[in-house]
Amino acid sequence: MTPDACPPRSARRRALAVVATTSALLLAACSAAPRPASTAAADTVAEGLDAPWSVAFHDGIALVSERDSARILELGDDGPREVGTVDGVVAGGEGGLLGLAVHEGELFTYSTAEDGNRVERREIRGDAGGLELGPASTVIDGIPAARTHNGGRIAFGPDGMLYVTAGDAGDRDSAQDPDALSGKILRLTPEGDVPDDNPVDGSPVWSLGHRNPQGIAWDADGTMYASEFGQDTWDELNIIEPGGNYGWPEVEGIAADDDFIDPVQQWEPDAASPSGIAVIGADLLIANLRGERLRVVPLDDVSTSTELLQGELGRLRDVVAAPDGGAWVVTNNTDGRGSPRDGDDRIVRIDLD
Ligand SMILES: [Ca+2]
Repeated sequence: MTPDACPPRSARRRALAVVATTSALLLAACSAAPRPASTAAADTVAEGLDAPWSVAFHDGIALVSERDSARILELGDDGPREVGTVDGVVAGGEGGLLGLAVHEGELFTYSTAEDGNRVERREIRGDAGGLELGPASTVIDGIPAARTHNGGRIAFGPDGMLYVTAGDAGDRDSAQDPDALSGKILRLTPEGDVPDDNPVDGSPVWSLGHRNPQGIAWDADGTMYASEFGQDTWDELNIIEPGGNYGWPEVEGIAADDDFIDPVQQWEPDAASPSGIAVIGADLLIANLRGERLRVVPLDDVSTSTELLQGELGRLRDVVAAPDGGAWVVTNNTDGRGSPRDGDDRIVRIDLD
């Protein structure tokens, strides 16, 4: 490793918290500084997962979705345990069981069915080690689906509303059609109704002009961020404003066109391909698939970033804030596009100082 290959000091400090020993040693060689005392060891939280896509916490218990098996797993001391399977999932390409969210004792799932993508909710019953799911209620369905560009991330905002990322499902122009659900970020009540204060009366559309957004998160001030896969030029990090038009397919990346909102940062897809994102402390973290790295964007300067884990764990599908304040990173080497290693796919916990 040449000095030029050494990451910035802040990234090095963070990277030293990562369990991957060989990398940590290489990174340590970049600096004569002693290992920070505040650094804690990292752990493999789970392994042997099959195309895991999303993690959500219920009373501190981690629930994981598997895209192709449509299983919901709970993670405990004895390893993953199947809580249930989402009925009617049609896995194929990028579709299947995708995003999870937990809200007031219910598990929300985004999945691909025969007639499109849908969000359902189920009561979570029982205790750790024996969780079960109640019957499903549909929150929204009929979101266009395809082998690619299904979006699929769901999360509750600080306003208690459910946000849903919908990809363009291969129909580029639909992203600019305000009446189509594809190529949008949607906002709904937990029951699936359209909130009274959405930008357009009666419409679940919160923002439009998206190609394939797969990550959403909010900072402590309530600012909403979304990651988005570009076509072959620019992947994006956007700050989402209600009613905002993010340009696809008219423009990709920073275009300086008054008709559209530009991303706050962009990357070439082979260095990025961003899926899940999370705000932890003063940073926004982005899990990247093709780029095989965790990107760290400081919230006080969102046009900049540093990188962690590059090439160490393979493809990264999601990053989530764990209840203990650490970051969990979800690998995706079994999703058909990666090279699985022993133990893949896995969830790894890292500490950020
Ligand atoms: Ca855009």
